[in-house]
Amino acid sequence: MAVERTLAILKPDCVHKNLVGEVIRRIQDAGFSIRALRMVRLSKAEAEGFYAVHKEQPFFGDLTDFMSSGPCVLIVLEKQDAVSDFRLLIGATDPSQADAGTIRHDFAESKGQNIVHGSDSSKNGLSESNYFFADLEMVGNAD
Ligand code: 3AN
Repeated sequence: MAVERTLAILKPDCVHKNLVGEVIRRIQDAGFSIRALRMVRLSKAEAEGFYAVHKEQPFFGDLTDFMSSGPCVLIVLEKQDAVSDFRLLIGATDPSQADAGTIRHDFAESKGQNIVHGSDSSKNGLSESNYFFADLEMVGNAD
């Protein structure tokens, strides 16, 4: 058990469907602390940089077009075991395979338009958070 950070992205479909509040409610109810949050419209180049690991995939063009098609909400989350617990909360990449009650099961349309991103490892949780936020923008607990 370790306190980890994970980067959540509420994708353009989440914003377009007015689900930002509902998704953040679920995230907070599941015990995640918000360390940083910003709404952005990613450029195509920023989306390509973020998803560079997938650049050889056939869906890379569609993915980066979609991620730059409208505003997203970027959120750095912190919690014990944040990476695996967040992936349990959001469900499988393909919403038709996602468990009932998960965010993607309840709201996502497809593998491409699947409402929310979550980091896939502790290392990537940090590097993805640092891709979008400077250290000074990460806010600690008030206590
Ligand atoms: P996850 O976001 O669940 O970690 P990855 O890392 O396999 O999923 O995929 C990265 C992103 O690429 C996902 N957020 C998803 O929207 C998109 N993606 C993955 N597979 C496909 C696919 N077959 N067709 C379209 N988009 C895909």
